[in-house]
Formats: sequence, C-alpha cells, structure tokens
Amino acid sequence: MLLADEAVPIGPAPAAESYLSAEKLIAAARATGAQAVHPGYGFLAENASFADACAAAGLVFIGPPPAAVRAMGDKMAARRVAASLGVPVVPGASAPVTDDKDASRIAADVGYPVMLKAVLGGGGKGMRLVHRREDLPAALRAARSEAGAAFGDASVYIERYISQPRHVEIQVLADAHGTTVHLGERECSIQRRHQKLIEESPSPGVDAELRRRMGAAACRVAAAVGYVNAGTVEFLVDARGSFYFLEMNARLQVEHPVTELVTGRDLVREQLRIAAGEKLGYGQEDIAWSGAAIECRINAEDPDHDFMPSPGRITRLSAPAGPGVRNDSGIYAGYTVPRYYDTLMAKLIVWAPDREAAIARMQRALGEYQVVGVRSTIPLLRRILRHPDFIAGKLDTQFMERLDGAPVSGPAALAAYERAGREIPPVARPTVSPWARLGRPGASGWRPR
Ligand code: MV4
Repeated sequence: MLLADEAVPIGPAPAAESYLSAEKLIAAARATGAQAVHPGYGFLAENASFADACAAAGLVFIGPPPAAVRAMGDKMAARRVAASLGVPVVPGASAPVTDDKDASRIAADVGYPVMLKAVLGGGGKGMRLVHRREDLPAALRAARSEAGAAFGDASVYIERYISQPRHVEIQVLADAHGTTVHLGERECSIQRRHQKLIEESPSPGVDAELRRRMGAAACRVAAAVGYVNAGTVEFLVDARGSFYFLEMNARLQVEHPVTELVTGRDLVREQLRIAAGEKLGYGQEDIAWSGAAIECRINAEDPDHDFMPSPGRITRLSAPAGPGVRNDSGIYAGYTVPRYYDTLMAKLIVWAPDREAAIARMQRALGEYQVVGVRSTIPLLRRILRHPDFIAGKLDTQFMERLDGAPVSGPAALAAYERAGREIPPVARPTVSPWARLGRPGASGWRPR
C-alpha cells in the first residue's frame, strides 16, 4: 500500500467484511474512478459472480470471462472437457458417486488405491485416499461432509490414486482474439498440506518434448472453454513420466515470477494488455526459455511448531539483493504481520543460467535474509535447498513427508539431536562450490556450510 497513489478503506480486518465483499470492492473502484479491477491471487480472484458484478458496474475484470471460471470450477466438468479433447486424465469415474454400493463398484473398476475428490474441490479439500474396500464407506462419509462444509456441495467422485506424483503446472496466456500460448511449466511438488513452499522453472523432471506435449494439452483445454487472460493448467506427472490433467486455475498464481524470469515476459503487463483487448502480438514459436528460476515462500509461520501462524511486529528486516535476486515483499521493519490473512510475507525469487547456479544463489540469498520479530519458514527453506534429493531434482509431492520431522533450527533442534545421541548431521555436500567448478576443489579452504 506504501506504493499506491490512492488508497480507499474497504472495511474491518476480517476478510468477510472487506476483501471478500464484492459490494465494498466495487464501491472502492467507483470512488477512485478506476476503469478496471485486478483481483490478485486469493479472495475473489476465481469468483465468477464477482466478475459478473464488475461487468455490471462498468468495470473491466482483469481475469477470465465468468463462463470460463465457472467451466473450470466444476472439477468433473473440467475433467470431461480435457478427456473430450484427448488430454489424458487420471483414470476414474465420469459421474459423482451416488451411494456406498455405487462407490464400491466404481472403486473396484478403477482399482485400489483410489482417491475420493470433491466435485467443487481443488486444493486438496474433501480429498480422501482409500487403500482398502472396507475403508471406503467411512472415507466417503468424511469426504462428503468435508466437501459439503467447504463448498456447499457434498458431491464426490472417484479416481485412481497416483502415488508419489510430481505436481507440474503449465502457464498459459490467451488473448480475446483467439491466440493461446503456453510459457512452459512450473515444478510445484515441494508443498506441505497443499501449501506450496518452493516452486521452480523449468522442472528438473520435464524435458523439451514433455514440455511441448503438456503445453499443447494446456492450450487446448484453455481454448476449449473460451479462456482469456493468464491461467494455469495443473497436471500430475507419475514416476514413468506420464502426465494427467488435474484442474485449471483461472487466475494469476503466487508462483508466476519464476515463469517471468525464464521467459522474460511480465505476466501482469500481459494480463493488463489482454484485458484492454490488445492482441498478444506473438505466437508459440516466439516463446523462448532461458536459465533456471526458483521461488521460496517466506511465511510468518513457525516450522518448529507445526507451521503455526506467527503474526506480530517485525523489529528488524534485512533482505538479500544482488544480480538475479528478486524479493517480492510486502513487509518492512516496523510492519505488523496481521493475524487475519494468509501468512505469506515475501517471495524470494532467483534466476541463474542453470539450476545448480540458481540453487547456489538461493542458498546465499536465504542465508542473508533476516526477519526478526516473527518466526519464518526461512530455516526450513534453507534445509530443503541443501537436501541431496532437492539438489538432485528428485522431487515429488511426498518430499516434505520424507524430510525427517526434526526441528529445523535453534535450541530445539540441538536438543533433539542430543536426545538422539547424534552429532549435528553434516550437511549434504552441495555440488555448487564455485571453486569445484574451476577444477580446484578446496584450494582456498572454502567449505560449504
Ligand atoms: C491426486 C493425487 C493422486 N492421485 N489425484 C491434491 C490437490 C488437488 N489439486 C489434487 N491433488 C492430488 N490429486 C490422484 N488421482 C495426489 C494429489 C496430491 C497433490 C497434488 C498436487 C500437489 C500436491 C499434492 C499433495 C498431495 C496429493
């Protein structure tokens, strides 16, 4: 807000009375004489009724047409669209389950283990993994009740469970003149309880051929629903490299900067141009990728205490900088992280000519990042960035469960290691010593920490 030319109060801190109130947002837009509304990436960004309300108020909604948002909000309908285009979807049922008997038949057909998913779901809510037939009725009840509470619709469908998949998503841009392009993939497998922690592009598990095939599939899905603006098509990629359409996010995403850094294209600028009715002015053959980018989410959470939110006043702040380092941040010394919203404080993004150099740059940048006054995810991120599997690009959605549950920093970490009768484990030897690259390892006595 410090950067804004003008600010308008929209109500009390609880989001339901401010950021989630279409009426208040539109009144604020009117008060400033704004021509358009950018919905950001949370709150009402994927709310088709809000897009309708903007249009009714004579405001341009900087996002997809409401019909495209609705088409993708129903996860089964989205699945049907993909399947009808020949885009691979996870094997599963084409209709919601009706009762226990129906579910039992479908699950047997699909083959255990199966995944129960909410029709209006996404983000993992209302999702249940079922290994055995006898566990199905209870899981179904739990999924239906969770779905009903979260989405106001208890409908659930069944898919085959894909074990240890990668989560790979494709960025698309579509203008209102029929051009749809993709800007490649983001690897988003490093997440915990469906909250992403680290994203990168390119994915270490995607080669040029897979990128072309997934990109083409994503563009076909977007075009089929009349998608206009920036959007993201999510896929699961299994251990064999087969990909499956999951869903489409009809908004700009938090992790969009990694795509900006490897493609050299400003996605928010493109959103504004598209919303203003301009043509993209380039085609798929004009999109080129260079280097590697990684984003780390700096959250006000305590990784030593089950990621509890850690709101409060930031007493000291020192952010990294330098070549290839981008710090997209909303905080400053003296700022109070409120307890009402998401815990995301900053996104630290690096670019370098290759992945190994990007990892080294991120390790350095995280080491320089000082946030005092609130707990943050920085120590955990540092631990992931030096994990041998991360360095080797061996990523999947279970990565975080495999990181041992030990505390990540401070006296608690020391105590835990002492209790275990162990020495502080040596850090996995990184492959990123600049001296090693010069062929003179250790010549200077430099040691990775
Ligand atoms: C799956 C799956 C395995 N098999 N579907 C989680 C959120 C939602 N968008 C889809 N999700 C998953 N669907 C089948 N058939 C595993 C996940 C999943 C996951 C997906 C993306 C990123 C992180 C994840 C973490 C756990 C499970």
